[in-house]
Order: sequence, then structure tokens, then C-alpha cells
Amino acid sequence: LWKLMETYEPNDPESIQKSFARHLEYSLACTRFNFTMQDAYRAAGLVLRDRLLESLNDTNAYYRKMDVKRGYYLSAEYLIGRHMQNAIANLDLEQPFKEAFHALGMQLEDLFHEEVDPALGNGGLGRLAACFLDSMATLSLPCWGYGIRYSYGMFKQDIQNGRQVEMPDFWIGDGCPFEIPRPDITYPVRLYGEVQEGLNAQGEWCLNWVGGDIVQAMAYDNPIPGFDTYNTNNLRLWRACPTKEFDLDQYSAANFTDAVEARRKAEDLSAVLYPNDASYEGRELRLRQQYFFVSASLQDLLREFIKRPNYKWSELPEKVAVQMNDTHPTIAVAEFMRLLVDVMHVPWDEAWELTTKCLNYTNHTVMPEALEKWPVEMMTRMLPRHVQIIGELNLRWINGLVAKYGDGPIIAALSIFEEGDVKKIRMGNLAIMGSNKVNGVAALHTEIIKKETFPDFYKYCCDTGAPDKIVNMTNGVTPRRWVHCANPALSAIFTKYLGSHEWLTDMTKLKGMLKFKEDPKLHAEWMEMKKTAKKKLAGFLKETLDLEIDQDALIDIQIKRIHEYKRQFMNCLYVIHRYQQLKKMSPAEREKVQKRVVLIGGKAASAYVNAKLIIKLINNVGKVINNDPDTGKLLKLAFVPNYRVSAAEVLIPASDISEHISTAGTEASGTSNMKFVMNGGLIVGTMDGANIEIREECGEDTMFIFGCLEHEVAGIAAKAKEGHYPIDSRLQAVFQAIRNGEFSKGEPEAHAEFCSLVDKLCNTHGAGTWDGDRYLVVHDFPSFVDAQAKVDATYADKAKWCKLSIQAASSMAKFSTDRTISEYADVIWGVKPAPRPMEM
Ligand code: 26Q
Repeated sequence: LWKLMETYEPNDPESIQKSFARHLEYSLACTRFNFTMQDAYRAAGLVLRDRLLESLNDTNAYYRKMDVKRGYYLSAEYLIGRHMQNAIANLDLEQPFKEAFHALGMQLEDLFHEEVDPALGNGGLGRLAACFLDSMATLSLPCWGYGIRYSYGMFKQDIQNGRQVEMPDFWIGDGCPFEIPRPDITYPVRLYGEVQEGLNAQGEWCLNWVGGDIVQAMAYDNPIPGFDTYNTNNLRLWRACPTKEFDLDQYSAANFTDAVEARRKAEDLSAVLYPNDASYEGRELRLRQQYFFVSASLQDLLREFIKRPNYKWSELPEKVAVQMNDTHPTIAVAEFMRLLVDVMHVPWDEAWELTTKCLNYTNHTVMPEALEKWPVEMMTRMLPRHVQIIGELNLRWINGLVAKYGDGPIIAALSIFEEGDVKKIRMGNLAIMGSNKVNGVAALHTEIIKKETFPDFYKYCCDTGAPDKIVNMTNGVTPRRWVHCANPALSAIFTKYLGSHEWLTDMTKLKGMLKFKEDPKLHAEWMEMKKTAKKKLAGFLKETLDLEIDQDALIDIQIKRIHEYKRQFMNCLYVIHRYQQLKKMSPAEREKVQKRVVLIGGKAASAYVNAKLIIKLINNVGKVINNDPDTGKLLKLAFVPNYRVSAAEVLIPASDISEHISTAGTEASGTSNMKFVMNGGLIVGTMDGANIEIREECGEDTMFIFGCLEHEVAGIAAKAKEGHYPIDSRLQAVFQAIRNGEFSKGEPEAHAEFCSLVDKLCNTHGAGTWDGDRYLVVHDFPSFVDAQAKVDATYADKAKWCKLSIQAASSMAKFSTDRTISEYADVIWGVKPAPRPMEM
């Protein structure tokens, strides 16, 4: 068969063209003479898929041959974004593809635009998982991702009359050429049923989980090519399918409609992503999704382990490391135990040792409302055996704790079970107990985990001589997608000045740019690069919003999920203030003010009332400001609809400043802050999340910092509750305009809603039930205004701005996910690079 394989030069334009023509005709049933751009995209996708598959298979064979330790990333979300451009770049096919399609009269860029943007994630956590996959492959690490192949990803956001309307995102509509369905790789997953005592095949007493429903998890593989390596890793996503035997039963009972109904019910499991990113909703379907993908993934990775000749269970921690992305896959702790004890017959104590050596947990959120707690009643119905296992684990754990500390409050705090009217299982506690390492995602966040989120666990770790169980792994982003692909002009500058593209796999090389930071030639090229990006942005805004922007204006962007803690509201209040200042000026004075375009984009969870109101307010304020002839040329505010990865790729390179303005101590890390700075944008930000570390790396002068510090928050909030909370006069004027209905003319409903937002900020009473300015907008507003004034003043000096921009972008090595993932591999996983040789 080897000899029969079509041989081609993967890097030669002519073979790309031949393969393209073949796919057009034989895979897509088009003709060479009659096809659309969508067909062309699809055929080009299949050309790449051939090459990806070959590399994926060879890489996997190599990992098997070398019997390497593997890492498995378990995540309910992957915000991968479009594949094509990234795959071409990572497979080093940019030149030949360009040539091949140019000769056929097509622009690659136009093909890229045909691809739907897969959005199998909410925001930061899902995008981080996607950047991690890129770095794992690029570092030649034998690591796979596991997740869910949702039929419907993150909803599409429509703006109607200024309000968010959610539309379904059926991304698989016409099929995705980059995924490989594997009907041969399926695992059964049981839900509900009961536990019976019985005898196993060896005649020993055991517990059997029987009955209930069984769904099949079917694998869909998504090859992840590394950059500058021959390795291609895999993102394996599970789709829920009905069980065949189950159907047959129904057919033999001649009950056709029940069989179809059961089929539909099974498919529900992987139907839709929950569009919630900060507060957890205890939906039964969500727990089912979590168990479904965890069980399939652990079955798959254990099967890989036992395929090895003469395997011994004691070797498992030398061959397997699992990372749980937040608490979403935490049922893995109990499922790992169940598979080892009930299915593989490993003794309990040994199974627990293996579990706690293999699993690790990353926490991504400080918000207490985001910590998952599932009702015991629900979990007992759905996963009766797991609740038994968790009960047994807890019993042993609590006995040990009582022996150590006696019966005090620390026992209740460390228990997996939360007592109360509704007894609950705390997934965070289960995750920490079952893990070898626990990590936060930025230095400040890791400190908060130790001191506030899980203080009793940290005390326990310290008391047992294991303070290093909790470690910091500062987030990052991949420079391949976020610099090289999103901003080719910048990538070309770096490569030209540094003499090679090595910086793309070793960002410390960018330090070499610093000696040019005052070079007028570089300044000219740098400003040209920004101009190119702004032009592209202008085209995008014209197309999506019919908005014209002045390309000399300062571009100010805030794009992220809409949440009160991220304070898009404060940004909007500032824009109103700026508008009021302009209105007060004479035309001559106005001429001297820096022109600004403020863009805000992001999705609100569909049930999050205040977040949706903030979107409406931004839209209404934009309408007034943009249409005011006094100010329209000097200040624009637009809400960018349907923010997603592909929109970020256009927005981020064009920014002069971006807003990362969460209340100190609320944003675990943030990752778009890193993308903006890598693209030469400067940050207006608070001392929160990774902003602090970015400032450390790039220098204080590159950032416009404002607002209270994390350790001051509690004191300020306490004062606010008592009513000692003065409101700045400029902010009062803004509130007055909103209350006067300046932004809700002819919309009484919106007027009442906007007033409710303002009232909330002004509510200083009702200690205990305080529902006022929880995120200290009023407190931080004056220093926010000052920071913005400093932005304008600095921007006025073009050479200075350019120097700061170069300095910041060239100091971002720490925030490449290559650095982050190397640390995970070293400190947490013990996984080593295994670069595949070209010839195998
Ligand atoms: C949980 C249960 C039920 C339904 C939904 C959820 C759920 C889903 C997604 C809870 C949270 C999330 C997402 C959290 C998230 O994106 N956190 C962000 O993670 C980034 C990567 O570490 C950080 O940079 C951000 O600061 C953090 O907000």
C-alpha cells in the first residue's frame, strides 16, 4: 500500500493545484469550470487536510514508538477560530499556497473569509485552551486536547434596536473540511441507572453500576499542526450518538417513534454550548455534558495506556498527565477512580494514589458565583456510583483532617459536601483533593487563590509540608495567530530587523528590536504598519456597521465578554464625559482635541440583564454622539456586533490603546491585554490580573494605570456601604445627562433601564444586602479620567508614542504560550518534547 500512495511534493505549488483540482471534482463534485469561492475554500481545506492527516498519523506513530509520557488537556471549551490561515502558516506552506492560488486567479485572503469561525467556547478560558494547543504542537510536546463537539457553538449576536438578540450558530452546517469524523472510535457513556452489589468476572464481591441510558461518544479529530516542527497533535472532540443496541431493542418492540425520540435525546448532549462565562447555572444537561466528555476522554487515554505491551498500573503517572481546565471536567476525579477500581480492578488505595498523581486543576475565576456546586440529589440520580465514590473519598479525607485539626470549622470548609437546605458537592474542593498540582493563571490571581478562594486548602498544604501544591502559571497567547497571521505587516518588520523568523518560536529574540526603538526608519515602518491595520479595520467597520472612521483618529478598543466586573459601563460613562467636555468647547478649542474612535464589543450571557442593558446604553450613546455635528468628527463610539475570534484578528492590530479596566482583584488574568501589546497597542488598565506582569515586563511608562489596588478594595467597599462615597462632579454631570433622558429620547423603557443602572451605582445604603456599586466604578472614575487625559497628551508626541509602542511589543516574550506551556510541561506534567524526524 505504501507504494500505491500518491506521492507528491507537499510544498510545491503545482502539486497543490493538482490536489485542489482533484478535490474540487471528486470530493466536492464540482467541475473545474464551475465553482464558487465557497467551493474553492472547501477544496483548499481538503488539500490541507490531506497534509495534516499525514503529519498527524506519523506524529502519533512516533509518540507510540518512543513510548513517551503524554499530556491530556480536558476542557469543555475550545475557541479555536478559523483553521485555514493558521494551518498554512504552521505547515510552512504560505509561499507555495500563495503562488498556487494566485496563478489560478484567486487571493488567499478571500478564501480565508469563506471559513466559518468555529466558536466552541465562551471567551478567555476557551481561547486560552486553543492557544495552548498551538504551543504544545509547536514545542513538539506529546499532548492532546479533549472536549465536546457542540453542534451549536457560542450564539451569534445580532443587534436590533441597540439590543442584543441571540441567534443560533450552526457552524457545522456544510461540514468543516478540517475535522475528521471517526465512526470507528466510540465509547459508551452511562447516565442514571443504579448501583447493585454483585460478583465480578473473577467471582469477587463488587459494586456494579447498571441500567439507565447509554449514549455513544464518537470521536471527531482536529489536527493541530505545530510551527517549525514536523509534529501535528490532535484535538479530539466527542459527539453524542445514540447506542445501536438500544435502537434495536426499540425496533424489536416495534416502537419506531420511541426509538427516534431516544436518538434525539442522546444527541442533545453535545447539541449546544452554554453561553455563560462567569456565573454557573446548575443545569442538569450541563452536568451531563461534563460527565459525557470526561468519561469518553478518560476511557480513550486509558485504552492508549493499556495498549502498551506488559503495562503495569504503577507506571501510569510516568505515562499520563491530565490537566482539568477549571472545574468543568472535575467529575474526572471520581470517573478516574471508577474506571480504575470498578473496571480495571485496581485496589482502592493504589487507584487513589494514581489519580492524585495524574490529575491537575487550573482555576480561572475569582468570582465566587462561578464555582460549581452540584446538588447531591441531582448527581445521585445521574451518577450514583460517582456519588458513592465521592462519599468514600470524603469520609477518608475528613477522618484524616479531624485527626489533625480536631473537629473545628476548617473541617466543614474542606469537606467536599456543602451542608444546607440543598446539600451540594463542591467541585472546586473535589478538584483540589484529586490533584497533584493546582494553579492560578497570573501572579496576583494565584495569591488570591491562596488567601481568599481556597485559604483553608492552602493552610492544609502548608501544614502538610506541601505549600508548592498551588503554583502560578501566568497565561499567554500564541504569537503565530496573534502576530504573524493577524498582523503580517508587523511580522514582516520583526523578521526583517531581526534577520530571521526565529522570534516566532522564541519571543525573547524580540528584545533585539529595542536597539531600534528610536530609529526614525523603523518609526516610519511601524506607523505604516498601524495604518495598514487601521485601513483593514475601517473596511470591516464600513461593512458591518456602515460606519466611517477617520484613520488619523486614536483607536481605543474594549473587546471582551460584557460583565459588570469588566466595567464596560465605566468606559461608556467616560465617553459621555468626553462628549460633554467637547460640547462645552468653542470650535477653535475643539480643533486641538485628539480625535478618538471608541469601539466596544462583546457578548452578554443571555440571562444577564445588566450586561444586556449596558450594550443598549453603548448603542444609544453612540447614536447621539456620532450624529452630533459638533462632535461627530472628533469622537465616535460604536458597539461592534458579534465579537468573535475572526473579528479580534482585525480589531487588535489596529488599536492604539485598549481598555483592561476590571476592578482590582476580579479579572484572573485577561489574555487580550497580551494580544494588544504584542501588536504595539498600549494599555489603559487597572492593577489587576496579568496587567501587573505586563507592566513589569514592558516598563511603567508604556501603561496608563489607574484605580484602586486589590488590597484597598475591601476598605473602599465597606465605606461605600456606610454611605461615605462621594461622587465626582464630572460623574454627576454624566449621571444627570442619563437621567435627563439624553440617550433615551422617545424610549421610555430604555430610559427607566438606564436610570436603574445609574441608581445602582448611587445606592450606598442597605448594609448586608448591599447591591450598590459592587465594582467601585464611582471610586475609580476620576483616576480613569486622568489616565485618559494622559493618553491624549502622550499620543500628541508621535515619536514618543512610537517608541513606547515598539518598546512594549518587543518586551512581551513572557506572554507567549510557548513560555506558559513549557512551564506546565516542566513543573506540572513532566512531559518532554518529542520532535518527530522528517523521515520516519
Ligand atoms: C460553568 C458552569 C455552568 C455553565 C458555565 C460555566 C462556565 C463556563 C465558562 C464558567 C466559566 C467559564 C469561563 C471562564 C473564563 O473564561 N475565565 C477567564 O479565563 C481566562 C483564561 O485564564 C482569564 O484570562 C480570564 O481572566 C478569566 O475571566
